[in-house]
Order: sequence, then structure tokens, then C-alpha cells
Amino acid sequence: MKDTTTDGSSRRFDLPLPPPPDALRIGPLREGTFRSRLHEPRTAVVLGRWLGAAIVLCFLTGLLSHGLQEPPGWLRALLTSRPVDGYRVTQGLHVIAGTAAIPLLGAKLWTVYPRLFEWPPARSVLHLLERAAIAVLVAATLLELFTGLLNTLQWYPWPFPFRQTHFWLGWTITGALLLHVAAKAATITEHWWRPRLPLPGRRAFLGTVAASVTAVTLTTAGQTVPWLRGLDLLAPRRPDLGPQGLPVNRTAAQAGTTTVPADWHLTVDGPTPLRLSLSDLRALPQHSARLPISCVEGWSASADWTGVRLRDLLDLARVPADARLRIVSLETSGPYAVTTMEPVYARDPLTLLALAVNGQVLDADHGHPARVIAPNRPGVLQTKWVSRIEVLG
Ligand SMILES: Nc1nc2c(c(=O)[nH]1)N[C@H]1C(S)=C(S)[C@@H](COP(=O)(O)O)O[C@H]1N2
Ligand SMILES: [Mo]
Repeated sequence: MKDTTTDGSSRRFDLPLPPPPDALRIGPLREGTFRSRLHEPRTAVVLGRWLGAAIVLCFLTGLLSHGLQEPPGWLRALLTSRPVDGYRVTQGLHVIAGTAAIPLLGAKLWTVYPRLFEWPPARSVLHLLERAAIAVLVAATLLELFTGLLNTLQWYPWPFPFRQTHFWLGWTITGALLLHVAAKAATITEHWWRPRLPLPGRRAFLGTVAASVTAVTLTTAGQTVPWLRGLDLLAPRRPDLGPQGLPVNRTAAQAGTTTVPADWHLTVDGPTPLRLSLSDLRALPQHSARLPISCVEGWSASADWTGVRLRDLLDLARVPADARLRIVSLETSGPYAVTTMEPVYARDPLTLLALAVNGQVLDADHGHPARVIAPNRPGVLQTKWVSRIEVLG
């Protein structure tokens, strides 16, 4: 133990810093400012475990969602169109865990915030670096949860792109969290197990935090978990409200697709190119599938879709089985006006160019005259108002 300081950092690689003059020790920097007994390591460790679990779950499900939205080359071969509800579950968990992390982060920061005023502010270079890593961790986590929450409300009051920022903050948090856990390893191990002597008030505090997490989860998870729908008081979306019983993210009016041109037809590229009117499409064999729309914002809803199997259209156009597709919408601008589809989805018997939903011709807001619906995919890729299917080779 002789190379280790009380907080577990190694002295051999460390440079001590001179203590600052005591005259600077004013305001909250004075000793005895923070009186609650609950600003102590066991409480911090218990909350850290819960928060850490939520962060890890968010990170893993977030990586998956990011990868599915723009699969890099190596991932393309690994994509699967099953289970049908896979993305609904992983993205539902992402938003549920992220929402639960908000009260957890609040409680954790309250427990440890007196450390912000610890004296001396930095004992050594290593201590300074450790504190800098915590500053990064706290700032990145606050920003991540804030942008994520606002994204579930479809509100983007910032000039940077949401998804890329959210993604890189996720990596920053993960790196800073690993450093934090490594730096605090000694404290974490010491306080991991339940102490013999309970601290008065700790159980009540942790119980209150657990109750808030449960309340927040129960009142928002109904946007994706059907049996919690009745409790869905705070979620931004009711998955059963909207035209034809489905919510809408971007309406036809917003996309500029309210009036479909009278000569609308679907073009399918390929060795035998197709040009099909709506009645041509209706004359082809129709299939139905019950598939969810699973929005990255965390709401999801299943519906009965009817239309032409995409693979039937591709076979008619003699498109090679391993071809990737580009799906082009009538919408001329907007991030989802053009999307890419890998062959596992394109060739799945459940993937439809849907013309109807829940027994009715598609509403303009759901993509009339035709939209893509495929299993186990993010909602952003379920392109509405389709006009052209191109072959990427
Ligand atoms: N052309 C086009 N298709 C689109 C979008 C869009 O903005 N433009 N939004 C997507 C998103 S984010 C979702 S969640 C689903 C929503 O489908 P719905 O409005 O039918 O529920 O459509 C997707 N298809
Ligand atoms: Mo979405």
C-alpha cells in the first residue's frame, strides 16, 4: 500500500501540487458547509450502479440504432429482419433507460456535489486530471440526456445535427465513465456491499429515488409498451392517436406531398424497368403483414399493412437478389426523402410497398399512395410517398 494514496491513486506517477492559500477558502469552500449525512460514498455507489446500468443500456441500444440507420459496410452483412419487433424493443429500452437516467443523474449529482467545493481543489496532477474527467462526464451526460429528452419531444432548438452529436457524446460519456470507475475503483469496492450499520435516512432517500424512477418510467413507457398504455400520461406521443390510429411524425403538409400528381406512378429500376400506376399496383397480388412503426423517438405502434410485396416487384424488374436499393420519395427535401435498403429487408416476405393500413387506403399523412414498411427497422427508414425504387448494385 505504500505507493497508494488514500483515494487509491498511485504516487509513483503523480506530481503533488502546492496547497492554495487558506485565504481563498471562502463561501462553500469552507469546512462544514454541507451538512447532510447523505453526501457519502455508499449512497453515491448505489446510485452510481443504477445510473451506470442505465447508461450502458442506452449506449448499447444507441450504437445499434445508429448502426441500423446508416449501416457501415461491415455491418450490412450482419443485419437481420427478425425479430419483427426487434428495433421496437431495443429503441423502446433506449428511451426508457434514458428517461429513467434523468432522476438518477439528479440524485447522484446531489449526493456528490459537495465534492465540487473540496479543499484543496487539486492535490496533485493526477487528482486534477481525475477531476477534469469527471467534469467532462457530468457535462456530456447532462447534454446527452437533455438533447435526448428534447428529441423525444421532436424539438431541436440547436444548430448542430442531433444524431451525430448524440452519438459522439455517447462515446465521450463511455470513455469518461471508464476513467471515472477506474479512478474510483477503491471507493467502489469498499462500498459495494451493504454496510453493517445502516445510515439513518439513506434507505428513505434511495427509496424516494427508486419511486421517482418508477413513476417516470410508468408514465412514459406506454408510448411503446402496449400494456402500460393506460398510464401513459407524460409521454409526448399516444401511439394510438392520429389518422388511422397511428401517430404521424412528418405530415404530408410538412413534406409538401398533400397533392399527389394525377399521373403518379411507381418506377422500379432494373434490367426490366417497371412503371406502374396505382391501379397496376392494386392489380398485383396483395399481401398483408402486421408490423410496427418504431420511431427513434421512442414511440411505436403496430398496424396491419396491405400492399405489394417488395420482393415481387423486384422479381418483376429482374433486380438481382443481392442488390441494395435506394427508395426515393415524392418529398423533395427532408432527411428521410431518400433512404437506402439492404437486401435482407428488401427480400423479406413481410416487406411491403403498402397501399393500405388497418383496412383503409393510406392516409396522406401515412404516405399515400405508397410507402415502405419492413420488419425490424427504424421508423425513419419506413419511407412514405414512394415514387421510385433505384438499384444501387
Ligand atoms: N418520405 C418520408 N418518409 C418518412 C418520414 C419522412 O420525414 N419523410 N418520416 C419517417 C419517420 S421519422 C417515421 S417514425 C415514420 C412515421 O410513420 P407514420 O407517420 O406513418 O406513423 O415515417 C417515416 N417515413
Ligand atoms: Mo421517426
